[in-house]
Amino acid sequence: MENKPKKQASAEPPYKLLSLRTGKPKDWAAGIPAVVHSIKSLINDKTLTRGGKALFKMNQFDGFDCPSCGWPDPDDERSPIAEYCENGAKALAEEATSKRITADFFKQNSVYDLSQLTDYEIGHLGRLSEPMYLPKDGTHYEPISWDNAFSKIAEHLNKLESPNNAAFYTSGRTSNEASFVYQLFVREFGTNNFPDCSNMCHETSGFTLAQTTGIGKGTATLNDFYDTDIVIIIGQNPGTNSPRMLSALEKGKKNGAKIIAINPLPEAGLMGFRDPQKVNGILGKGVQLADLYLPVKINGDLALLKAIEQLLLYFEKETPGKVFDQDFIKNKTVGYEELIKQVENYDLEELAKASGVLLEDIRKAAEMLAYKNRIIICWGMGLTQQPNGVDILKEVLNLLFLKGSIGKPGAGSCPVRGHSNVQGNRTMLINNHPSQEQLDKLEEVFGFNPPRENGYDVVDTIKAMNEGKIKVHFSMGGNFLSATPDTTYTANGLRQLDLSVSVSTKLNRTHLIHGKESIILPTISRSETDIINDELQHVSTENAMGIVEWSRGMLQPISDKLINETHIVCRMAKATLGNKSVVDWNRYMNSYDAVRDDIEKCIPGFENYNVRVKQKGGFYLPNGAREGSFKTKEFGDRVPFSITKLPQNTLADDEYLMATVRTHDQFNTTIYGLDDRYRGVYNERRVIFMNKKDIEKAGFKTGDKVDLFNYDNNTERVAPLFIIVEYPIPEKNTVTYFPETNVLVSIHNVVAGSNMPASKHVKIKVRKHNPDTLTN
Ligand SMILES: Nc1nc2c(c(=O)[nH]1)N[C@H]1C(S)=C(S)[C@@H](COP(=O)(O)OP(=O)(O)OC[C@H]3O[C@@H](n4cnc5c(=O)[nH]c(N)nc54)[C@H](O)[C@@H]3O)O[C@H]1N2
Ligand SMILES: Nc1nc2c(c(=O)[nH]1)N[C@H]1C(S)=C(S)[C@@H](COP(=O)(O)OP(=O)(O)OC[C@H]3O[C@@H](n4cnc5c(=O)[nH]c(N)nc54)[C@H](O)[C@@H]3O)O[C@H]1N2
Ligand SMILES: [Mo]
Repeated sequence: MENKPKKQASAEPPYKLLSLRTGKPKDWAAGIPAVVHSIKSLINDKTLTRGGKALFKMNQFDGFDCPSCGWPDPDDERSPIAEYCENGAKALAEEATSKRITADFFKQNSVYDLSQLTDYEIGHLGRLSEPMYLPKDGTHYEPISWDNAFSKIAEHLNKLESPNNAAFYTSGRTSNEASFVYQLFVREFGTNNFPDCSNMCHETSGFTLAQTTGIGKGTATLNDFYDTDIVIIIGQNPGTNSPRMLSALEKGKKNGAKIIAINPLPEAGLMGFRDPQKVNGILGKGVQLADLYLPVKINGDLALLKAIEQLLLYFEKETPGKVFDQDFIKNKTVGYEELIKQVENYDLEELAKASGVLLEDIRKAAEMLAYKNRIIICWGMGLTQQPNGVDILKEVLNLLFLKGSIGKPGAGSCPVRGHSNVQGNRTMLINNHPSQEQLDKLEEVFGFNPPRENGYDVVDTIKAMNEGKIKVHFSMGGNFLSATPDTTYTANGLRQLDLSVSVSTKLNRTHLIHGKESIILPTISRSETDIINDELQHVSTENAMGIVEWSRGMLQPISDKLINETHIVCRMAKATLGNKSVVDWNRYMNSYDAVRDDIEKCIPGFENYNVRVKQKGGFYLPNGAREGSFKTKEFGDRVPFSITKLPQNTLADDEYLMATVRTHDQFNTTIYGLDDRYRGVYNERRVIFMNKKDIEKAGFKTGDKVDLFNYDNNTERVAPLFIIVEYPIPEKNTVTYFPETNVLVSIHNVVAGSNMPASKHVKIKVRKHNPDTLTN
């Protein structure tokens, strides 16, 4: 086997179909099936004892933060038995599995062989249990000692012409402590090349909010949901991606709130909820969630928001001062007159047409909003991953500002974050465009001169790898190859590296599409104990609403050869920088209290960190916008109304817009299972949702096998072998699952301003399946 000629590993999962079953999409989420599925995933993954025990500590005051999404935990009543949801249980089952991958397994399976497995199969091989090294021209990963792994990394980093020839990726699970030491090492080494998962996720939100409110974070807190008038959920699928948000919505509804859902798909979690943690949720009918559902076209949101604003303006003229918050507008904003001039001049019918929503339904939304001013707007990837996502979010803020719905209780902006510590990573300065003040502070506290120029984000890192400008790529968690766009191009970039390194809990495709040499460093997971000098350590994370909280694992690590992320960084720093370093890495290795003490010195809001983080429920980071005190660069203590431009969404007759989304059975690139239960899709991921009329017009029928393709910059991109599923989705719109269709997301298809891949706005064509395309 060792002598077989080396075959190129596959950058995509195999193009093979399972056996699709379909049912009716659900109109409510959770309930008994969610409980059953939570337990089933623990059994399937051979985790019942490990995982079952851990489940009761998840999100408890003395437990660990759920490794799934960033939705906050209630600060008063937490379920004494278990504060988790179905997808939290699945995330835990994935990481708490008792299966593991050993050196022997890598000896028996070449990189090429592993690449022939599906992502589901790769994920279910178990946890990585010791450091592995793939030598130049090697076909199999081999075991390597930790010391040798760090020496190899140091050797590669130190021979680079410039520190800017390396890039350091971060996914969103890394704790505050590990993130802080990571950025410190990378900056002392000399680069700001920090691509991170935010660059594919909420960069658009951070970018827009910083410009318009002075802080790149949202303002609403969990308590705001409990006492508000209206919650708008736009471009977000809470039933799958932040299921505990449904409990907050239920509580809000009980107190009189109304919900407006804006989404091309009638997602189950927008329509109804049966709380699996309550008796009435299990036995009864549950609650209806959306009071009004607007089936917007993909990218029709800007037109829709403008139409709502025009109708509100009409009501405001009828009842001056009753609809818009004129005090707020006068005292806190700039640009009101210009906005009104623009909004007045649109043709309402045309706006409705561009949005895809019936005018009478838009009118209902405006009527619901007109005389209310405690409004929360939640958004997700449906808005941030649009080419004009910055403009759409500016329009969201225009609406909040018109209503004065920001900086007061029961109101505000709520970008629903993804990974459980993605917001904390940014607060800890994992940022390719840090502010000069932040860098000054690092310089003042540590005494080295941090690099001042901006570094690469994800899209620019991929381009730089392809241009030979990046030679070493280091990943702190995540799955760079599969999460990023334009899979073939990205793989081409990764293959040109001299060295790729991944700190990971589980094997994934990024380990298989590697540089000339490659290293996998296995690490402990959030649910496992982190013991240093015989003492159990706590780490901390920041949730989507800016609360920093304690997290302490409780399971025995899956292998005694794992090292925690903070130690990995410190040992890499010592090996690379040697006695040139001005940082005392041993001090950090001895106790995380020391890391937190230094975070406190560098980052505002962390005063008395070591004391406050131990308080029950943690502490809030300062957020001026939440208190109604704004500090924008351009407008001082005022917020700007923005003038945005409607997009031209012209499509050829045979062209469709495609949004790439998550199934109910995956966490980003981790595939828990093969169903998308709420959408009625079972045992298949290679499906394309299409409107009935489009299917007929194109001469297809449900169940047909098709290939998806597009052209960009003279390149044809093809995603072969998908099955058509008829779905209630607007005409000319289609939906598929990522990562299978990332191959169609061109590296040039990005969000203006935030440079994120526009993964919800991919122009595609559909043709009858041609078996010749199955060459991967
Ligand atoms: N179980 C689970 N939980 C997760 C994740 C996971 O993969 N699995 N991922 C985590 C991460 S990192 C993130 S960022 C979040 C993501 O959570 P979401 O933001 O909910 O992400 P998506 O599943 O991509 O779906 C976004 C929604 O946008 C809708 N949409 C698409 N195009 C448009 C449009 O043009 N306009 C509007 N209004 N809507 C549109 C889609 O129909 C879909 O319902 O979830 C986090 N939580
Ligand atoms: N087409 C398309 N592409 C997308 C999206 C989309 O909607 N459409 N969404 C984008 C979004 S929102 C995001 S956030 C990115 C996600 O991008 P990533 O964060 O890079 O991807 P994940 O799939 O979350 O990473 C999973 C891997 O993380 C590792 N891991 C898990 N837990 C830990 C841990 O505790 N420590 C360490 N060191 N490693 C760990 C495991 O090895 C696992 O295989 O994908 C983006 N890509
Ligand atoms: Mo995300």
